[in-house]
Amino acid sequence: MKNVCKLLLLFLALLLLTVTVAACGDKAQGGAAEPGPYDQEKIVVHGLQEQDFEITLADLKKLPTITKHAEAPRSNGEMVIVDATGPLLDTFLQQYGKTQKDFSRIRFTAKDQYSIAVPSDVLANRQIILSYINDGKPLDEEMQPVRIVIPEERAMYWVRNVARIDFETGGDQKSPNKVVFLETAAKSLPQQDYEYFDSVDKAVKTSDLIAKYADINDSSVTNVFMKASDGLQKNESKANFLSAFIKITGDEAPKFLAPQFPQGMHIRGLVYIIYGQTAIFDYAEGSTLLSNLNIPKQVEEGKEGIAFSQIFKQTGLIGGNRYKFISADGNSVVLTINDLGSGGLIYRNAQGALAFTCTGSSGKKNVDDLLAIEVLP
Ligand SMILES: Nc1nc2c(c(=O)[nH]1)N[C@H]1C(S)=C(S)[C@@H](COP(=O)(O)O)O[C@H]1N2
Ligand SMILES: [Mo]
Repeated sequence: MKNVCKLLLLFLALLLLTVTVAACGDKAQGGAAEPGPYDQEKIVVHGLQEQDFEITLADLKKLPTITKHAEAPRSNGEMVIVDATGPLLDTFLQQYGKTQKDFSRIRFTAKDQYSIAVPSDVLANRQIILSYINDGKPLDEEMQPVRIVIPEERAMYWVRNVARIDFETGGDQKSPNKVVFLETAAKSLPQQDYEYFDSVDKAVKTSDLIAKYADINDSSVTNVFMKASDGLQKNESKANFLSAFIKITGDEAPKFLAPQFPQGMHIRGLVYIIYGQTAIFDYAEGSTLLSNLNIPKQVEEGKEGIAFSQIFKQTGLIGGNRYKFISADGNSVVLTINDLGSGGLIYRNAQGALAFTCTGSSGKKNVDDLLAIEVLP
């Protein structure tokens, strides 16, 4: 009798679970999708097998699907809302003995050249739907053949018109050992007019910036990391990054952009860029993200700056015992941990140029027109 009761309870529990799962809309279905006009549209797959290969929408339609309701804000605050139906990326990957967690990042590229890499923390925590039915209807021309939907992640990851998927492994770079200040660096780079809506602003080429201040020949660089003052973080492919500009004046500067990119790829309020072992840091934007401290009165009355240690922490630079401070004119000074004392501050001096100050065991030290700080081995 006891056993029968237990069995009955188990059965009821299972039934309840099934009903709950169905009600949540996370419903697994067979792959009996209706044929449609985009079934032969191809998606290039890179990084799964020795050779790149193509899959069609018809191939994806053979896989079991799920349906999920998802809502996410666009960068302008509007909401994108959809019931997305399609196979999970993991269902697709299962055929190759893989899961999304096997990759460092997965990049989706669209027919309009829009591209975004889904980072490992998202891969570890979220379901990725290769949707081809939205709100119960097949996708239209500007979404087909597949629209990526990642419930609970921002809409910038929801790539429509998918044309290519890159499964990327490795590329875990060494931490940076040098920080270059964008404001100082930009002064000695070619600047060009950049038409931006109703205004004409100044921009520098990312390729000029990297060629002059980082190691453009570092072959370990595949992705370039960027962080903005609103918290946005992104990895851009090296090729995309080097074909772009940084608008250094006007609205939302510093802004990463390029005329050939869809607007969703632009990044406003850039704080820093990590290219290989070089961090490029914008002091002004950085001071909106990091805490501002008072500059000692003996240095400059009534001014604020940001702690050298904060910039290190933010960009992942690992400290050392000796640092080389380089000025725009090429002069440099090497300071030890003891020279730095309790730390140092970066600030804007009376001439409007970036400067560094610290007070350690050897007294007050100042560097004007600060271009870069290098950690010495
Ligand atoms: N193909 C493609 N997909 C894209 C974009 C794009 O420009 N092209 N923009 C992205 C960004 S930045 C956002 S916020 C959302 C906008 O949602 P939508 O699909 O309703 O336009 O789409 C994302 N997917
Ligand atoms: Mo966006």
